[in-house]
Amino acid sequence: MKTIKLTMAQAIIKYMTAQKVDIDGEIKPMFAGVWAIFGHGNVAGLGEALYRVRDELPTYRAHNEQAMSHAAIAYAKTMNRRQMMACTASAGPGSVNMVTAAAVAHVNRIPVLFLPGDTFATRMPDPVLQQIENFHDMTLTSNDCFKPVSRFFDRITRPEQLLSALPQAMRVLTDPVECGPVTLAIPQDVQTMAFDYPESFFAEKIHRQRRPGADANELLEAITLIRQARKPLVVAGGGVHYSGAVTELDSFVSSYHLPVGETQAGKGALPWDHKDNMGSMGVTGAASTNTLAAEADLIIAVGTRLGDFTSGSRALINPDAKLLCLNVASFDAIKHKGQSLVGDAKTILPQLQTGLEGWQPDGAWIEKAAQLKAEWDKSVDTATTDRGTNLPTDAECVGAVNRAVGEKDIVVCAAGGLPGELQKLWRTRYDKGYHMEYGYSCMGYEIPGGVGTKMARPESEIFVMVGDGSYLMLNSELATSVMLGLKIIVVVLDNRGFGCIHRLQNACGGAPFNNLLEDCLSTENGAPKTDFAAHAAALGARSEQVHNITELEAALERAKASDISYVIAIDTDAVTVASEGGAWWDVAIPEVSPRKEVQQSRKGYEEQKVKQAKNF
Ligand SMILES: Cc1ncc(C[n+]2csc(CCOP(=O)(O)OP(=O)(O)O)c2C)c(N)n1
Ligand SMILES: [Mg+2]
Repeated sequence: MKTIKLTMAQAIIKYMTAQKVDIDGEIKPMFAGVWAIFGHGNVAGLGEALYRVRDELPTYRAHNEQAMSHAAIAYAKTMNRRQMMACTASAGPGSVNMVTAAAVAHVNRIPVLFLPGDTFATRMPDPVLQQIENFHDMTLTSNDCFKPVSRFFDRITRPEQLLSALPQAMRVLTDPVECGPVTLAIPQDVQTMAFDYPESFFAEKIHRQRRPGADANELLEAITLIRQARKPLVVAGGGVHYSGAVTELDSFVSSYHLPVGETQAGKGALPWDHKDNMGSMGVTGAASTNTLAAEADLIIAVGTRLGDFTSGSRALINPDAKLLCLNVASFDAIKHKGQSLVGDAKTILPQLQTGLEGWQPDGAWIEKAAQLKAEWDKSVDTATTDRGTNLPTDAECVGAVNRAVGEKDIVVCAAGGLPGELQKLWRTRYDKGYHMEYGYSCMGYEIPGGVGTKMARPESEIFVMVGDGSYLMLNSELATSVMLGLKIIVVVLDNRGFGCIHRLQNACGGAPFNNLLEDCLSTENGAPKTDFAAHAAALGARSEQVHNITELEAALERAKASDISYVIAIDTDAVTVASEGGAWWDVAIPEVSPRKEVQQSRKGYEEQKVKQAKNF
């Protein structure tokens, strides 16, 4: 057997470069690059290995470990999970900074390879700098925090362990069901230890997307169930994108005039003006889709986790409706007493289409859907039209940005009030045109998410829409975007605080407290007004402050013409949101409180809980 002597770190990197993916017949590297912030836990070992392959597998330097991992997530999400990136950080704080991002990847089922440096396996110099020193369990290090937020975890304490660990890691990263973050904790001493690895271990491996077909009985039962339906509604989730099934979905729903509601992750599955696209569904959904959901006799859920924002905390959907769940993961397919149809959407949707020949939903249902869609389109026009004030709403800003985007451009967002307005109001033209991280809704995803999206789609203009809160939480990768020439356009909506949580607090009967800056502890001078344009300029971006929608529209044109990242700040209304559409969201209200508003809110809450209980 031919062997090759490599350190553990060199072997990981060599193995990574041997992994390829087949995308529509084209063979591409599985790993597009490695995000790295070095420290003593990874600079000598992994750093040396990365340097050697820097032309083939580029290493990107970031400013914050959480943020760079967001970029990796956004990259893999835009690539429909087929191509991905790795993230490495030093032992201790650098690595723990990636744990939040691992959770983002875990919730959203996005593949990222995390390579956190770890403390010495030999323990010879213990305690090393940044070692947490657990008193009761010597095997624990801070990297154990990755365990609940990794789909696969291993700590490589001997170099030869890679022979079993790496194939398993690749299996999870490429498996449509298990897909998610993989963590290989790499102790700094073991990174540098050499082993005679078999050369065959590093043979090129081409990963093809596994497309599990349906079980014959489940398929038959699904067809029978649909045939009995008269008022069906299809819900399109992120799985439609990851399966690459947008064409098959279009063909299926078009054949039978099936109205479709989109989730946050599913948005873009159909173009907004597709006649069967009723708009978004759920808490921040369109009135059209939500009305249909409340009356439907069958929900056909395709590739969705059925999160509370989609189901209206389970109070939105007609309690008498049947639920059919087409999902590659049985974990999701049995949710909410659904009838499961486990398998790949791209494979199974055409089978459903063929199996249903001759069937049609009620004509009145199809007509109703068409009418609701026409009404909803008008509501969107109204909400997004410039009212000409100097304190526009988020919805008006969404309208302005939406009008500025080209056919293949992408809007990126994650947390705050904007995801709701975007889900309701954004008109998506192409399937990857809407990039929302709303599984974890992690503040601070937006800017690095924009950077990762740009890496995946260099030909697209990336429009990041972000609140002042999220911007201030994690903006440092704006500097990275300038450094790497990854141009993004960032529109900062400054409503001087956590607007959406302020509104939620108010809806829960709470006093204005600790959300908008004016309601927070401060000196008598109040909170400073952040000059976002000056801040962005300090990071190397071009920037400007605008004062109304007309100015925003003109600035967006300048931003598009810019060759480097461009930040536009605009002051916005913290209170007004689009009143159209929407549904109840279960946020627990105190059972007892001396505050009248809380008592009142609790009453309304209990009524909704009764509705919710009918769906169990
Ligand atoms: C990391 C993280 N911390 C806290 C939250 C809870 N949270 C959700 S939105 C929000 C406020 C966001 O403020 P901003 O970005 O200004 O958007 P706005 O609500 O004003 O539209 C907070 C605190 C979160 N989603 N993520
Ligand atoms: Mg805000």
